[in-house]
Amino acid sequence: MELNLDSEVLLAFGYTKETATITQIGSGLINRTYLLSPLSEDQKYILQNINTSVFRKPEDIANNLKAIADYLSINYPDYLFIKPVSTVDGKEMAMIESEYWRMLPFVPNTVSLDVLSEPQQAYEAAKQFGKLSALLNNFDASLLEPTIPGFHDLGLRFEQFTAALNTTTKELKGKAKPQIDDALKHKYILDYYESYSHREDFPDRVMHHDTKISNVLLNAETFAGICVIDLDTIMPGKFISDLGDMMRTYLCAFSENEKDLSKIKIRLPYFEAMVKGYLSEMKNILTETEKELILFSGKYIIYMQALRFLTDFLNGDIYYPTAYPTQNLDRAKNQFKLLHELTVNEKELQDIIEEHLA
Ligand code: GN1
Ligand code: MG
Repeated sequence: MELNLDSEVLLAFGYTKETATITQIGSGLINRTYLLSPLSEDQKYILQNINTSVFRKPEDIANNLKAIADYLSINYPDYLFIKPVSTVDGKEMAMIESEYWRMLPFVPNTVSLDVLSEPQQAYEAAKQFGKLSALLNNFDASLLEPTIPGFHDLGLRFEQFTAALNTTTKELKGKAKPQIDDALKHKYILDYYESYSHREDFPDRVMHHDTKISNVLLNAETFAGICVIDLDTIMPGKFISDLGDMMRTYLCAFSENEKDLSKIKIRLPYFEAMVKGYLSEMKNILTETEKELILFSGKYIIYMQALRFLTDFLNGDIYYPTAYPTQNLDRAKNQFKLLHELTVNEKELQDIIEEHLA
């Protein structure tokens, strides 16, 4: 636990170690997150350190969020968009010893889940992510900066994988042989994506880009969806990014860290609930072409995530933190299994989609 936060961080937001308590929370792989509880008020805050080796221009995050917050407050004033709290000198972020910090209000009476235990939670979450894109349908997505350039560019991810293949050690390559074969065997997913990516009826939209369940706040009693959080990767993208990452993270009862591959299965009721929730907001917005790509979104994101874990393993684990040496390879295996499960259940899944598009 790194709780020895520099007191300057607290001071930047008007607190000291005497006026607030700090605890580390959250399970994200990228940013460090703390809960700040002022002793003299009920409002709590989320304090986050932005990982600048991932987000190279944190001011892009701040500018994107400001542009979106301004648009939403004019057009949809009732929508709850969690924007950062200003520092005492009126900035969106504090820079302390070349690290960036920002603070967000903690929304009372809400919970965020690490795992889904009921299909209704998939419905609520998918509805919230769909709603964000739906409300921003007339907002010009090109006004947003890509906070991580090429983040969900499958072509780039494939290039990074082939570059890693060329520079990795013989040993790592040997260990990953079956997964490398899997990566090459599924390259048709990239080819298919590229056959669509420049079409006008497959537009860039405002995407959240990290739609796991813990990034939705639910009402603590009713579990109704309240809002989405973790907004650093809001940037232009294809709709398949958000829907695909929901498929990747909601459909299986076990996460990417599960090593027992026999547990990696698709839960149809969760799929149905997720599709229903997403389409309740996006059905009238998606183009006919996009509607044809609903199931493909899962293949696209799961394949990309498998490539990303495999690439990181081949590169010697330089991006994703690991708890043991072959964890990134195990994560890649897990994701290829999930991709396989999605593919073998394709017919049933597509029937569910058709039903909800009708
Ligand atoms: C990272 O930090 P976290 O867990 O929110 C990653 C996502 C991956 C995810 C896999 C900026 O997200 O793209 O899907 O790990 N975020 C970044 O667990 O790379
Ligand atoms: Mg995240």
